[in-house]
Amino acid sequence: MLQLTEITKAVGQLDEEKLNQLLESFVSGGPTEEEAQVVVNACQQGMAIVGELFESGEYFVGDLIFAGELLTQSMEMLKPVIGRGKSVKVGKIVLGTVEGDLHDIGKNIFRSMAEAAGFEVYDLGIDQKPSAYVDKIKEVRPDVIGMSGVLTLALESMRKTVDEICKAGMRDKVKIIIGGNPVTAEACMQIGADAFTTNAADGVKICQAWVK
Ligand code: B12
Repeated sequence: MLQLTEITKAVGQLDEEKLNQLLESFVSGGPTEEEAQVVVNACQQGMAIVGELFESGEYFVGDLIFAGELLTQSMEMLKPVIGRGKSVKVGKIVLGTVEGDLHDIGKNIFRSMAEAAGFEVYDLGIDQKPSAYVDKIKEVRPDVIGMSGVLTLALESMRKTVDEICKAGMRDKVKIIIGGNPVTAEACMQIGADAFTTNAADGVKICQAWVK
């Protein structure tokens, strides 16, 4: 049985031992990829609790760092289930966290899921300048550009990145999807992206529809 509330609570309380226990028992039960995606969502909800406790002054930056490590570790445990990738590549995605933002947990989750769905993902890493996306587009000719960011300031960096892609004359050659907690329909329109999401699994579905 999926103990989703327990998983969310363990992440929120930074209870590494309990979280490992829950995830080990989940993985050993031979779950499906869909079930693993539900567990990823439960972990993500736990991170929202961590964020709230940080905002209320109960958690400090050190706790955020630990929470980040905890989620990265959890993704490693879930990877064998999520990453049963297809060997035939369905399309190319250039992915990165935009300039000024160092958060990469959500980006990495999206990468794992996109790779599992058969995409070839070129991960630029964190704090990426607009020129890095443009250079990579010229080099690998991707179908999709994925931009990630969780800071409010990331939205401005995303807008600048789309502008640079337009200036380089490559906008009509790629689809652009933005992800991360602050993205909204309004932000998506202002940035000039084609789609937005705060859920990696939905992001993969959108990319799949684009390359069909
Ligand atoms: C962990 C964390 C950190 C870790 C990051 C570790 C890491 N390796 O990423 C560390 C400690 C480094 C950190 C640093 C900071 N952080 Co921080 N951090 C968080 C925290 C708790 C969780 C973020 C996270 O990983 N969420 C879980 C992931 C899974 O969610 P997600 O990113 O949204 O991703 C999902 C989807 O959005 C989607 N997705 C994501 N990207 C993409 C991309 C594409 C293409 C697609 C399709 C989908 C997709 O898929 C994912 C899975 O579904 C949040 C609080 C919160 N509630 O978000 C604060 C938070 C983001 N941090 C915050 C702050 C203020 C900071 C610091 C400035 C703190 C400081 N004083 O130094 C620094 C900033 C450093 C910088 N320049 O970036 C604020 C941001 C405020 C704001 N509005 O701008 C938050 C909201 C906390 C708060 N409530 O105040 N942080």
